[in-house]
Parts: sequence; structure tokens; C-alpha cells
Amino acid sequence: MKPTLMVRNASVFKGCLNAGQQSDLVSELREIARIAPPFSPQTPYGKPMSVKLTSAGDFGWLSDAHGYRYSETHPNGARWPEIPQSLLSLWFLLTGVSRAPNSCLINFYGEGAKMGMHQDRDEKCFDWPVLSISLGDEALFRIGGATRSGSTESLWLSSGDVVVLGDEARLAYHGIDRIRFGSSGLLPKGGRVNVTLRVVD
Ligand code: MD6
Ligand code: FE
Repeated sequence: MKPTLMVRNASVFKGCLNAGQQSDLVSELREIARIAPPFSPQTPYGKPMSVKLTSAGDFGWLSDAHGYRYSETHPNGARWPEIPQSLLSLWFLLTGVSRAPNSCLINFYGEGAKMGMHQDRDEKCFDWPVLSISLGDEALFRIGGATRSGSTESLWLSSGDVVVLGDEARLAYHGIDRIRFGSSGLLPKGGRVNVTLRVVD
């Protein structure tokens, strides 16, 4: 499948998941959240993140006093649930790479939650892309280059949109400046869910 547009070398697939696929995915994410309850991690600097998160797959992403890292277990000690088959299929369809992702991070944004500008660089190898799915309320996504300084571009991501950061964009700085709380009817209580798939090791 071809991206709808490229923004700073990121591939953007607008409306990639239809309404039925979005609600099916929400059901699968609810099941993951039931097994692995979402939590608000502390940054290594001691500030709580405004998003809640959980994971599926062999590795889940955490942040605590030890820093940002991947862990084979939830903070409660249990292994993470499996990555849903529908997400693996979407990964192969859109990225065209040979390896399956072994980490699926799920971020929950309530009213006022945002994500500061960052690079995804806790993985061992940057040859694999990162695929990101937006669900629920619209979000203002900002992306720049591989250094923190320099110009950025912003675009609104809607429910069902997918962004792939690979190749030149793999280490691009990016973040979520704000969400339009209540702009989507997908989640009964409003808010936004972002799902990212990665090859971690
Ligand atoms: C978000 N996204 O959309 C945050 N990371 O809520 C990310 O941090 C992200 O969209 C890597 C690749 C694509 C992304
Ligand atoms: Fe990221």
C-alpha cells in the first residue's frame, strides 16, 4: 500500500482503518488492557507522564527510576499479552519488512494529555521501522529532523490514520502537542489511543 502523503520522510496513511476495523481493534486493546492494566510511568526525572500506557508482545516499554527501557514483564511481574494478529498483518502490509514486530506499545490520552518531542531510540537496531496507529480523538502530531533544533511540521491525525517512521525518518523527533478532546465518537468516554509496533531486539 502507498502512503497518502509524506511529511518529513514519515509515511502517512490517512483513513487506513475503516470504522469497523477501528472498533474491532479497540475491543482487542480492551482485552490487552484487562490482562495488563495501563499505568502512568514516572519519567527518569521523577515527573509522571500524562499518558497511561501498557504493552503487548515479548517486550513492553517502561519508564522508571532506571530510565526508559523495554521489559519482558509488566510492573506487576506478569508477561505481556500477545500482539493481535490483525496488527501483525497491518505491519507486513504497510512496512513490507521481513521481520514481525515484537513490541506493541499502547498509549492512552485523556483530556489534556500530550507527548513531548522525543526520538524513539530505546530499540537495539534502527533498521526496522516504527508503525503508529491513531484511534479516537484527533491529535496534533509534530515532526522534525534527527536533531532537537531545527524546523518542524505539524499535522492532525484522525482515528484510523497510520504513520510509519522508517529510513530517514526513523530517528526524527516527534510528539503530540494536543488532542481535540471529544472530537471522535469511537471511545465512549472520549480520548485517544495510540498503538506503536516495533522490532525491539
Ligand atoms: C502518538 N506517537 O501518536 C505518539 N513514535 O501518540 C509516537 O510517539 C510515535 O507516532 C514512533 C513512531 C510514530 C509515532
Ligand atoms: Fe515515538
